Amino acid sequence: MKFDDFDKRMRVYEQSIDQYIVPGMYIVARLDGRSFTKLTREICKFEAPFDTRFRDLMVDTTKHIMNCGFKVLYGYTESDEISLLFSPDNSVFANKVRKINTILAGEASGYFSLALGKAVCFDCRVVPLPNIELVKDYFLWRQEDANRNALNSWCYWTLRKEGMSKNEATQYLRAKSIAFKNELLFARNINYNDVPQWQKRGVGIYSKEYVRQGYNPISEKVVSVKRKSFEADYELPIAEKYSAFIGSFLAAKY
Ligand SMILES: Nc1nc2c(ncn2[C@@H]2O[C@H](COP(=O)(O)OP(=O)(O)OP(=O)(O)O)[C@@H](O)[C@H]2O)c(=O)[nH]1
Ligand SMILES: [Mg+2]
Repeated sequence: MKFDDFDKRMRVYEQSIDQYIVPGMYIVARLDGRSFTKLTREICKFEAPFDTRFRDLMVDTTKHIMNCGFKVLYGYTESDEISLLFSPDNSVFANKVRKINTILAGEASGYFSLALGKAVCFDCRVVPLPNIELVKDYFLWRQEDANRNALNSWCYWTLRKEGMSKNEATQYLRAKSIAFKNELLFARNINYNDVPQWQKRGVGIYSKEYVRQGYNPISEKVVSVKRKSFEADYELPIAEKYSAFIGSFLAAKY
């Protein structure tokens, strides 16, 4: 059999489960660290419930994957997860699901591992969303997840530091209301309202314009040049304001 025919016959099998995001969909990709509970508690012993070193690794990893070939409008990170909102005119790899998932998971895992000095792994999933309202809801959902995680983690680690075991702390908090958890902290002089916003709301990463002074060797003059870079926002708005904020990334152009 000629190689061309052989190649054609075999490609049918590897392409048989290829999926593409259909045109007209908004694309969000979400990455999540694999077994980061073990990483943060046993392998690296990050400060609990929150460690700015861990946050900074997540923020830097987010910036890295926003810059690795796909057109990304907005990045968001909370806990060990990252969400990326693709630009609707992203056409890299024809929006093939396999390419998006494997490249983003690989880039994030490689970058985080080198920055930490230990091998870690991220998974990635693609979430196709049919309209802007659902894109807004997606990010509100992840932000609410951040808020619930933060309250729970603050309670869990407060109890652990008082001497409770893993099981005791988990059982103690099981099925407890938000009011109960706020009270638990308040009784120990921790006002959840005063917890840093990035812990409760997550961190947004988006392109910001800044002006840099540069030297133009032709005109031999110092000139102001506009540049763009991905910057982290540690004080994101919430609720309707966050919804409008997310909408603004799409409204600007689409
Ligand atoms: N100590 C510490 N832990 C953190 C911090 N941020 C996130 N984590 C932990 O990271 C883990 C993320 O949760 P999950 O993604 O649900 O757990 P996982 O172990 O990664 O499990 P899989 O994602 O299913 O592989 C939780 O245990 C969090 O407590 C931090 O700043 N400090
Ligand atoms: Mg995880």
